[in-house]
Amino acid sequence: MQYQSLPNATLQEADIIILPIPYEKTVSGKLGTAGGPKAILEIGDDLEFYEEDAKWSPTKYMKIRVENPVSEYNAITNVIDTLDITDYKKLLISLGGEHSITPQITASVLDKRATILFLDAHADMRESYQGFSYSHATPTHHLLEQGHKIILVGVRSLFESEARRIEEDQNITFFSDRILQRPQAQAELLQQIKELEGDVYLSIDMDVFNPASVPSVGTPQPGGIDWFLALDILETLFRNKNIEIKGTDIVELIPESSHVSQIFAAKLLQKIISFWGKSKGFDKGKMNGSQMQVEYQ
Ligand SMILES: [Mn+2]
Repeated sequence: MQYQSLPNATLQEADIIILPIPYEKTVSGKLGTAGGPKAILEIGDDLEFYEEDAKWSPTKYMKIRVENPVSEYNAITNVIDTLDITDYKKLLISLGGEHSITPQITASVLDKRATILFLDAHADMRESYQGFSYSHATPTHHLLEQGHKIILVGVRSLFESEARRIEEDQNITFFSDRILQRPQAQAELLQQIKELEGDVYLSIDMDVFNPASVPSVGTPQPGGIDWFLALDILETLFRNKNIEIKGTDIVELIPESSHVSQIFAAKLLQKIISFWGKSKGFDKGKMNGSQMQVEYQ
């Protein structure tokens, strides 16, 4: 697989590493998240190289690599270990697959207490679900077990015990979907992101968005945040100089025939690449990115 049909950089020279994780085992709603990574990467060909918010062409300056897909659950942590992303010079972006993959990724990339910015329609905090302790309904439980703090954004469906834990657990900051309809709450969320320090991991479940924008996800819910709030969140996050982003993921997308859902995810992926690259100053570096290795007419 490739990003925008660009040649894959070697692991050593890559600035951005995209890891497809088409894992889908515990889905309880609609099936098809295993097709997410391929659909997101393929529809990326329809996007321009120029990214209009940060106002540059990221792939002119950065080299991109798409790794071979990992679909074995128990292999995820080991595979990421072999990528050896120990410094902050490369960004790992994983594409799911179902949301259960996130704690497997953080087990590799986070070596100390970090903040997880978790965008999701669901709290995902069950201790186990339908017989699986590592399920799409349990990732935040495992992330808390790993010792991290979580900022939950866009939640609008939760189990009673999850609601209690959110009230009581000091390691959880909660911005429900309903509260985020207020501009004041949006400003407060952005302020908190601006004040973050230390290591941060970003996890985006595509069901956090309004189903009118992203109709095809494993477990859709009415309501949802919109594209522009997501952009504000990403811009604020990547502009914060007091944090290091240790990895990101985009999960739970199911490809569909209108292509609306996957183009949304593909553009989100492009924004992450662009905003991260700009924050690292690639736009002031050498113009020897993946795009420069291809001749266009
Ligand atoms: Mn989720």
